[in-house]
Amino acid sequence: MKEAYIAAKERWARKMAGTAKLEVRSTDRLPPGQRQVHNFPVLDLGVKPEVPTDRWELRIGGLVENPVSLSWQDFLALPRFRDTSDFHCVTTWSQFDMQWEGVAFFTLADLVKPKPNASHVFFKSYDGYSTNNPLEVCLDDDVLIAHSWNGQPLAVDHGGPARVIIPKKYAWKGAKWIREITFMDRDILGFWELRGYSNTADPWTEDRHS
Ligand SMILES: Nc1nc2c(c(=O)[nH]1)N[C@H]1C(S)=C(S)[C@@H](COP(=O)(O)O)O[C@H]1N2
Ligand SMILES: [Mo]
Repeated sequence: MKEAYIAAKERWARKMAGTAKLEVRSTDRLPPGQRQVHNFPVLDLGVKPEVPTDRWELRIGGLVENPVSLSWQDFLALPRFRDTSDFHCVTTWSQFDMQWEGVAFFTLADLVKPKPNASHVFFKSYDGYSTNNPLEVCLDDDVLIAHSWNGQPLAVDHGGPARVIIPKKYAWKGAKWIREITFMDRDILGFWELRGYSNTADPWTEDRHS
């Protein structure tokens, strides 16, 4: 993991310095079986937890050197990261050019310092939702915990105060209303992964169900 971690760190440094090569987008940005929408649909479990920012807390722990519990102020004080990406939901809609702003996952990893045996990350939300990803996926240079979308604070409907965005995966891999991030040495399935959705969730290969 150490080498992958250093490689990710170098990628991040280039991106933050603005010297990263622009990613060549495929001329066909729409993954197979998807249709483009412009209205940002809302999907949840029927619960939209209202978490005022003065009671919001993000716990980050597990196999890390330095577990933390971040208040909203702590979270906002971290280096800010902006990224524009496309969003693909397994229910066949995609929306392009979503402008996200928040804190890069890499910044959080750097803060807590994952132990060498950390290989997976488990995400838990205020609505009881959960999802899981390999650490390497989370360290990609477009992954963030977003508190704003298209220049506005993230609406509660879309996971505000803050949600995880992992653009290269179907959107269920990104937890809305994020509450807890746990580094682990094994993979534990989340809410949809336990209910038949793919554990790898690659939109480009229509990797929808397991
Ligand atoms: N906490 C939480 N996160 C979640 C979900 C959820 O029900 N609860 N649904 C997932 C699914 S299936 C999708 S497609 C996206 C939807 O995000 P949106 O409602 O902002 O479009 O959030 C994902 N993250
Ligand atoms: Mo979804």
